[in-house]
Amino acid sequence: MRLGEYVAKRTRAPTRAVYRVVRASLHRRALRRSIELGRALPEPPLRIDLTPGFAVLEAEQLAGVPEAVREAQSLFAARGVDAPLTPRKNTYLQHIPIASALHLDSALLRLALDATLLYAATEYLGALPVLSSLFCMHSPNVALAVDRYNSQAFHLDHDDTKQLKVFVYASEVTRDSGPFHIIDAGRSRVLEARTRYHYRCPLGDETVQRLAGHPREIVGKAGTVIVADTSRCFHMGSRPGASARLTIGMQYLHPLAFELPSGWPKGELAHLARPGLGALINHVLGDARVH
Ligand SMILES: O=C(O)CCC(=O)C(=O)O
Repeated sequence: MRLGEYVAKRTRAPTRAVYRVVRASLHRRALRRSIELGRALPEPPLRIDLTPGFAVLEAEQLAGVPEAVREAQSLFAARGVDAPLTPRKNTYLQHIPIASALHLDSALLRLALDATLLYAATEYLGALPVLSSLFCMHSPNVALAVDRYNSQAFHLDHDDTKQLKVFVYASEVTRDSGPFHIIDAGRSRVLEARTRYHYRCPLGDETVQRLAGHPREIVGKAGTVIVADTSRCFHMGSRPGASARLTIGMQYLHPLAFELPSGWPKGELAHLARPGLGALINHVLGDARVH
């Protein structure tokens, strides 16, 4: 296991914070470049307020959401019921492999490269991010799983000390279709400290309720957008309910995130980097050597 992965998965918040600083100082030059590229992004008309650690937007607030939702729905329909699942998640949250089906004109990729999202991620993470993953998730919502890494229970993501995940509901989500639940960053911090939280050991509802109160349950029509720091905010979803859920997921990581290699290429979309796209987009796609 790489040191970064070890720190990500096996250590607690104080060790992770120290390792973060060490990694930044070891890779100062590369980091400076990511910061400079991020500064070149023009300020968009919509600034997403991530002070609580998450934000919920309506489909109309971002360009290209309906097109991305339609593309996700047709990728899902084309997949067929017997298609193999990716090993990343369990049957209650099936990751549909789409990275190889994406091209530069994909509505999903255009949404992930949207200037408003890139600006928010850059401002929040402190450097131009890498779009480390772009995926569709199908939640059948038929059963509670029993394994201990279960994201049906409240947990934090271990990839880094902070990150941004964007979830776009590609089907209507009611209380009965395994909605995403989240606890803001302030209350999550208290919860993490008081439970001496261990990555990959989800917390029980009763503990969460007692120490942090009610989570925000996010329901909404297809196209509802959730922008969330899943490393700082406890979250869960895809619990059993009357209907299934289809969700688009995008993960933006700091270029020196624990789970990414220190050099290029980084992430699942680096194969899409092309000469002519420019340094900024190629960096986000995961290969800043190409411009
Ligand atoms: O909505 C869900 O099923 C939870 C997803 C989750 O925990 C994650 O992608 O980090």
